[in-house]
Amino acid sequence: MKVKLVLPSLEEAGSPLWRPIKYALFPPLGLATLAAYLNENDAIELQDLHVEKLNLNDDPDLVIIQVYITNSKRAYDIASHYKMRGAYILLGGLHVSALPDEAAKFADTIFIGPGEQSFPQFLLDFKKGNPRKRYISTSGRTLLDQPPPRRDLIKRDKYLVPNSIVISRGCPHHCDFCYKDDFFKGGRSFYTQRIDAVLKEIESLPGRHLYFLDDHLFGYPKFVKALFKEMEGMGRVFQGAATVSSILDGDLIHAASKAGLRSLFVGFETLSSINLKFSNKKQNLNRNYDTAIKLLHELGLMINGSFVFGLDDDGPDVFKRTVDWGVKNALTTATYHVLTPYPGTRLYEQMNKENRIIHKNWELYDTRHAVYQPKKLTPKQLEEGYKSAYAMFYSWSNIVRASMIHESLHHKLKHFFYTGGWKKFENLWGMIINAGGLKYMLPLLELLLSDLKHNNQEHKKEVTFMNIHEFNKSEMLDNIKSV
Ligand code: B12
Ligand code: SF4
Repeated sequence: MKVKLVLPSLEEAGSPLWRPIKYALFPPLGLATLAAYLNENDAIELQDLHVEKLNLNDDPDLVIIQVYITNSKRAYDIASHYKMRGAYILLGGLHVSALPDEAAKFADTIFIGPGEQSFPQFLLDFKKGNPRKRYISTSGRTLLDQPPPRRDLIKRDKYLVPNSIVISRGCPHHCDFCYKDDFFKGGRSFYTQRIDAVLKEIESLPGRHLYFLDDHLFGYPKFVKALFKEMEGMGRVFQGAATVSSILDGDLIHAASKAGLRSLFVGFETLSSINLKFSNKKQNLNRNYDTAIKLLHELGLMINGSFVFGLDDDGPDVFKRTVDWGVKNALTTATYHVLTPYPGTRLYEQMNKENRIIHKNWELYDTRHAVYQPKKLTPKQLEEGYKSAYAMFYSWSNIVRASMIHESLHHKLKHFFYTGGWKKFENLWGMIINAGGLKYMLPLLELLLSDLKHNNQEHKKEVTFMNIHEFNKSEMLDNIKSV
């Protein structure tokens, strides 16, 4: 069977002239995960339109498209194209799960929720000539004994961070603006892989650098602590995301740092406790952000702070206040978002009820546009304030100011080069991408992330999978019961 997997991009990411580096960071792991369930004799092609042009002149038997809200229009166009050419069309992903009836118009079969449970079932039914129109992932979902993603289908040279890895699904928390509760409804909304499988996957990845894309890497402390213990001495440097509370509670962050963690994406989201309550972000309430930051800096870790603008308590002063706080606290990078009510979320329901949704042009639901009426700002103020926050945070003066706050010269320099290199040379990144030079940049990133204090390369050890095998089984049962 000829199978084609497609990840459509945002319009701007498809421009042949200029591709922002952020779209050439991570390969399409979700699709590579699905490809692992296909037959090894299938002729499979995986195309990621963030980094390549779609070949439309082929005739696959089966077309699998991953649909996000922002790429949904292009996803539906591609689906229609291949339908005309006689292919069987599958649509799945976050947007299909949120609005299945919209997606169903363009597909032979749609998938609601994660694919590890429903996609293999579809393949069996398809083989028997009896596929269903709709598959819904339910209570039996698991990652245990999942085949490793088909990384051989990924064009590694096209990405700055080819070694992205996901070892869990979902998150134990329930923020109102997050896609998570809707996507995972009907079953567990947080579960992990086996530790031995994770270690095997890590071992299979060349180079030193890893980027864990899990929503909350520290979400199941016992599991991840055991993993970090095993990773000590593997010579890896890695990045990931976690909550403020998971940094402050226990000594997980120390274990992560010893294992090779070098920078952490932290969801601060807002400096207002009213906003935290409004968005059900309980895990951040009454937690001391400054203490968490101090701890990360003491460990020599870089911090990427994530912030949302436009929550109900945000007035016109929120942008500068948030930027100043980030600079004062020497955040290495900041990711700002315009609050976006994604269909399916509790936030969307509430805004809809209050008649605050301005339009349903999904392409603009990209966390850069105000698609709803904020309470203490106009939509224009929100969009302009969001842009000004980026401009302020990434001004040379603020980059220098934040870098100088660190105590060691090593950390000062690392901060300066990482932040400057990331945001001040967008055009240069564009040229590197177009010249096919991204593969030469990874060693530079690894060098920046390496840390003399923690250099664990010399101690590289052989990992024994057997000794943790039993741990996995009992821990996984705990996990299933507790989440
Ligand atoms: C890496 C990443 C990116 C990368 C690469 C995209 C990719 N798919 O790999 C890049 C940088 C390109 C990116 C861009 C954007 N992203 Co992004 N991204 C992520 C991130 C961190 C990880 C994705 C991932 O690898 N997940 C792990 C894999 C295993 O899961 P998966 O991809 O969801 O695939 C599974 C299922 O969805 C399902 N599935 C998916 N497709 C299909 C199809 C079929 C047929 C079937 C059966 C199943 C199926 O099966 C897979 C296995 O379970 C997620 C956060 C998250 N946890 O998902 C945000 C996330 C998806 N991104 C988000 C956003 C907002 C964006 C941008 C709009 C940002 C921007 N302003 O530019 C763009 C939009 C891109 C687009 N194409 O439209 C939001 C989406 C919110 C929403 N409700 O849609 C998320 C959820 C972050 C967040 N917490 O808010 N992103
Ligand atoms: S902590 Fe992050 S991933 Fe978890 S529910 Fe909240 S926003 Fe979503």
